[in-house]
Amino acid sequence: MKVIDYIRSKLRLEKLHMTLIDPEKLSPKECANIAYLAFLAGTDAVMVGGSTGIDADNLDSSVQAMKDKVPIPIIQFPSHSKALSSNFDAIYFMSLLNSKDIKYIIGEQMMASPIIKDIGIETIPMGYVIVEPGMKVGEMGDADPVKRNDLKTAIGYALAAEFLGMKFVYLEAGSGAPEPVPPEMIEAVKNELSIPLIVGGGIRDAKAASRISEAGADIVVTGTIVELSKDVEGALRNIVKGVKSTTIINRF
Ligand code: 1GP
Repeated sequence: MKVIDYIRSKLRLEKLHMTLIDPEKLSPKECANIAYLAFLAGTDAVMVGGSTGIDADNLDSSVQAMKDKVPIPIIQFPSHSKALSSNFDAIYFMSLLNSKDIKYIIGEQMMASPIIKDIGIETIPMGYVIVEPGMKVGEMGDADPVKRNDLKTAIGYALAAEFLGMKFVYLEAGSGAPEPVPPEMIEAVKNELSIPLIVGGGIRDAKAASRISEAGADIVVTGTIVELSKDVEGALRNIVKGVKSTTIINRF
């Protein structure tokens, strides 16, 4: 089954949680252990990204180690076109819609596409939108972050992604953001959008996860919590519960 079909079929029944793992900070074994704990906690997929400096061999080994350990999809969440791996089940083929640098809107994608075609990995087209504060990814991606009270611009980017044929919209406050994307923005975007909405950045506990999910996120992403927590499984189990306890509103 294609990863997009796995996600879509699950979304018909419940909200989803995905765990972001940064392989640059961890050994392949550590990546696999965290993926396993996340799987036990009920996460629906592992996203691998955040790295700027990892080489292809290390990425290959980390992804393989995770695949050997968990039955859920391992999806690449790329930061540039250089580190790609055929071991992934799919790649989020993303455009950073509010970047000021064309490289992050279509340039990196142009460079990566022939390689992706060669390795034959499933692509999942996604519109990626940075919301204040945007953190490191906002800086690295030269974003013009959407202001936290600017619902109109957030809706505009999200609809543009949908009309361009993208399959998901990702509202990103930035990894480690002090506050997640405002619930009012999530609600406003969700009300207009007919494709699934992913929200991440700054979500560290069940209460925040459930607030984001309740506001309308179809998929909630957490990353940093697995690096901070001594009890990764317990922390993620509560977050997953927070996400899945909210009502689904499907328009897709
Ligand atoms: C980053 O949205 C993700 O792309 C995760 O953010 O690390 O703050 O959970 P956190």
